[in-house]
Amino acid sequence: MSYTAETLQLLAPDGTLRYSDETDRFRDRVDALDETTLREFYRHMAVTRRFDIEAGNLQRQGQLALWIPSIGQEAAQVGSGFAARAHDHIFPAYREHAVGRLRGLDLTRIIAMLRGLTHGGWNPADTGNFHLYTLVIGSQALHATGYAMGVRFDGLVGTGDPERDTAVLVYFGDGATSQGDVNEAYVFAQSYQTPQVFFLQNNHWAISVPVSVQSRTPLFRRPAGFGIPSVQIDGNDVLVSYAATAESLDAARSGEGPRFIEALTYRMGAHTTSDDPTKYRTNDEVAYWQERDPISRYETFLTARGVDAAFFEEVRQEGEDLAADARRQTLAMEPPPADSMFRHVYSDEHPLMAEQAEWLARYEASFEEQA
Ligand SMILES: Cc1ncc(C[n+]2csc(CCOP(=O)(O)OP(=O)(O)O)c2C)c(N)n1
Ligand SMILES: [Mg+2]
Repeated sequence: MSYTAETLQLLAPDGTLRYSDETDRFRDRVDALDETTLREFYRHMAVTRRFDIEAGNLQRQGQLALWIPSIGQEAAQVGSGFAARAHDHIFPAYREHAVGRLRGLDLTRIIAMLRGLTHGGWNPADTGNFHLYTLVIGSQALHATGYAMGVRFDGLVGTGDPERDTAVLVYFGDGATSQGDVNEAYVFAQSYQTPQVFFLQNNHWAISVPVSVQSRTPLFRRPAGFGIPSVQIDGNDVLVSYAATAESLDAARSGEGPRFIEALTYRMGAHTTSDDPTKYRTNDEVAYWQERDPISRYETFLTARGVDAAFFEEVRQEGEDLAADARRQTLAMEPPPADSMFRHVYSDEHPLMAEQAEWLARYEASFEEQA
């Protein structure tokens, strides 16, 4: 499944910007992006990719239990992430590294989590309302819908005050669309007209299952049955990802109810470092998407606008620095005290947790006595 006649695109794979009757409505939003923001789109995509490669290398060198690559999905993530306002809330799955970085997440927090040093990873209050990664497929759709219902109950929708009106943006994958949780989230979202945008990154695979097995109909058509307006976009085009998400978030914040975006993209790497994609997909397919790479396409666009080589070199160096720093920090990470696992089970002290912590301490000490 690739682009269809209905796929909205602004930036063609050759890097040229073109409007059509269907995309003309995005013109003002794109024209309003200043030169600095256009460069920031590139910076975030390129720097996150470099970090991602380093984290994969660290996993291969035994420093992490697992790495989840986001390579190939940077435009879907950076464009949509930029469209959110500071006070909006974002519920990711587990591959949204670029969105996290945009919201102020220190990416080494993801490394710490996948090294097994923390159960959650970060406090959303410190990460621009970027909530925790969720490895239980699709469950974050319900968390997001519940949160968005609360936003509506609190009257933070449709007031006309941009500082108050709030939206919720939730990310999930093509495989997740088959989960009950996600479909239940659609039901509640349309019923309560939540201020929420469902952002589906259709990267064409759910581990080894192709999207053609998940659905016989393009996934963006399904929300219509729930009464949720939807669009399908080229997820490797950062400009349309930005413009379509900004449009949908505006509708959500102003009280028009939920919106759905299917971003067609491709997972260039493995599902995680635990699998080998050469066992289930063809080189031709990978080559097809390589030609539609989100970063090189955007680089061509910026170059044609007059952005010089020095800028790209500066970003490359920033990526190298971030990667080196992530490596340094990873190698210096220390495991937390074993009893820290009991600290966040209840908000207050709990006798059962105290008992279990004591048992663990005695058990650990018994090895030292034997030695
Ligand atoms: C409830 C649940 N079922 C199964 C799994 C195992 N699992 C992990 S990732 C994955 C595929 C998800 O695919 P998709 O939603 O397309 O997201 P992607 O990994 O492609 O970003 C599955 C089945 C899980 N983590 N949780
Ligand atoms: Mg997928």
